[in-house]
Amino acid sequence: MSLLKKLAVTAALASVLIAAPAVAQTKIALVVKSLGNGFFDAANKGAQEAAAEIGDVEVIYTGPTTATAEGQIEIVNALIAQNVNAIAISANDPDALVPALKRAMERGITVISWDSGVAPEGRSVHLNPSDTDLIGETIIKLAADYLPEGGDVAILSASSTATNQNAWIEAAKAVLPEKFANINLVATVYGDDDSVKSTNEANGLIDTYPDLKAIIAPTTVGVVAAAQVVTDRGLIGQINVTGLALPSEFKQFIDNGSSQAVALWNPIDLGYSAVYIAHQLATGAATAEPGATISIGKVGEITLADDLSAAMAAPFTFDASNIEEFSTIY
Ligand code: RAM
Repeated sequence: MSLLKKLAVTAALASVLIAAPAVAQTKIALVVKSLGNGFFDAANKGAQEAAAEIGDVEVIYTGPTTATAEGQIEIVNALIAQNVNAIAISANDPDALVPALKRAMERGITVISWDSGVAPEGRSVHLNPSDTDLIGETIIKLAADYLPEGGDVAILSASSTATNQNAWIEAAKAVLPEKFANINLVATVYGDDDSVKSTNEANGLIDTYPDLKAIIAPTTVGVVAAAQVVTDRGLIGQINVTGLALPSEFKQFIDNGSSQAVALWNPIDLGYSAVYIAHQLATGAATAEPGATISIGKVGEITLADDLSAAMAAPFTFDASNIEEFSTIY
């Protein structure tokens, strides 16, 4: 090739390189309590929808295999090394993750929590699925509605450090004496959002409290395990299982009568909204400050409270009249 030709080719190549648009992709890590949980798979569906809608966004769906803070810390450290733009986390502990998340923020990574929060010093915004007091009251009411005479109930929770379940249980306990005086909460146990541990804990409750009338599981993993135990032990009609459940996983237990009703919000919308918020904060389109309004696409908008948290809509109740319809969605 002549020198002139060579120069021409080099110039042409250079112009192609210059003309190629810069790919300003925003990498958002959706860190969940643990993988293999249908609730988080549904949230990821919404997260991916938001990414496709916004464009130039990659959502990295990740989480430990068991619901522990240690597992999430390792993941956060790896995401810092990967230089993601944002981390949106549902935390297994409000405090244990703070140092790792602070490090991420110091490196310029936007950090929000959603579903299960981290303490304010470890994140900018926190997105609650619904009002915490309302969820607390709802889970007790779901049991009380079917216990006109009152009686013994027990709570089967997720992990003992889960921010969201602990806040809901605290809120539930606060309304018990005044609004549900004949409901006697005998125990709270922890199944760690693990099917086997939740099954063991449900069996333990039934063995320890022979007069148990309801098991309240404010976790989609625990509620399935408890209903399966009640079914397997022939206790349908004697113990009502209730709490927070994914209609797609739980319909069979409304159908067989081991549960009268459960509640939940839309997990797809929750994941979708978390990505919208993380994206806007990471790109500077929104600022995390009290009173700020942040758009969450087709879901609407949220306004940040003084602690930079926001809450989405009220939970829905699912029973025999409507669970079929919702079970095809999430
Ligand atoms: C489980 C998780 C999640 C919670 C739902 C209701 O899937 O613990 O954090 O929000 O239940």
